[in-house]
Amino acid sequence: MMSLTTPTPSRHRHPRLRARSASAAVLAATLCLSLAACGAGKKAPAGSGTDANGAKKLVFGFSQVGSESGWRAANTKSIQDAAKAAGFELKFSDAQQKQENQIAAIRTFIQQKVDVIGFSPVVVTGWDTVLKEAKAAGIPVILTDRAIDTQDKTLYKTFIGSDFVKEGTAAGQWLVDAEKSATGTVNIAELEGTTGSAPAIDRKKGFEDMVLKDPRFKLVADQTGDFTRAKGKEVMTAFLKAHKDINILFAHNDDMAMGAIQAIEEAGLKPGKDIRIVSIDGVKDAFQAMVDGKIEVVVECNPLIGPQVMDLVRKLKDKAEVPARVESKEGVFTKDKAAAELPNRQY
Ligand code: GZL
Repeated sequence: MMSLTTPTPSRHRHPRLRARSASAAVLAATLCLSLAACGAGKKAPAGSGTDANGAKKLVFGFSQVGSESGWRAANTKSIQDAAKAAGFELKFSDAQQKQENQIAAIRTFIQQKVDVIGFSPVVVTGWDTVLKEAKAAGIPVILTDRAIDTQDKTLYKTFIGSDFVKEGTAAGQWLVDAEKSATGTVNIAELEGTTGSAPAIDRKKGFEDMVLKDPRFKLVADQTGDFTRAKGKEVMTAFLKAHKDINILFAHNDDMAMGAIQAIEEAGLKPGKDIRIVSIDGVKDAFQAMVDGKIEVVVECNPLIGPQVMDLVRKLKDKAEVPARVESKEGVFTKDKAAAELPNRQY
């Protein structure tokens, strides 16, 4: 368990000033109580920075990767809804998948003296300098969704998200099981996530460690589709022009898989028959594609971590203990289970 080491800002004042301010404080408190009594149940004006009782709201600065996928949209909504429900003032920044925008946003949060900083790092490297600035400013940092590579583990207080290696391994395990009786070569194309991002690095590792130890499986094409539908379609189109013998597509997320389905169909091929697809995330469109027989299996990656994030943010503000890592619970859904599960999907 980690203990918070955030320095407590000094609150010392001159004794005489303290006595005068004590009576002022009593008067102010009386005034607040009477105002609260008359206006009991009144809502604080939006954006007032105080809650209904006039107390200063916790200010949470959050830098989001971007809006690249259905998963990301669900994750953003979960963070925003949970911050509102917690009564926090959320300063939200969309980095449009650019690290420089995330670094700039974190610096702005530091200048604004927010209580806690959170971000989902678009890539794993290049964060030490700005996180040292946050630490020097005494602002605790929480990593959500994606992790970072750093030698200095004191630069953030906790991480909440998925184990992407496990997700890649689960995708690979499905393929090994599905092809256990195959005798010939199984040619695989891989649409990778954003280059240098934790999910792309770890899903690739998990999948390839599981599958490529079996000589029947050949990786004939792999390239980033940057987690977007458009790029997934574009890259899959190029794959199909270069390779006439692709049997399996492993897509690091559903949005790229959906783009690839368009490319496969435009090439006159049948997804689910000519090329079988394994994907990760679990958005509704992917479940529908499984119902339609176009995707074989989806490994779930849970974006709905907003409430847990706000619980950790509150604890960090209160200098309470938080675990170093909080891992999301998620499942694996094969196409035969898709129809029953689709009505339950929340994203
Ligand atoms: C995974 C998340 C990935 C999703 C993509 O936790 O970082 O980013 O798999 C999203 O859909 O773009």
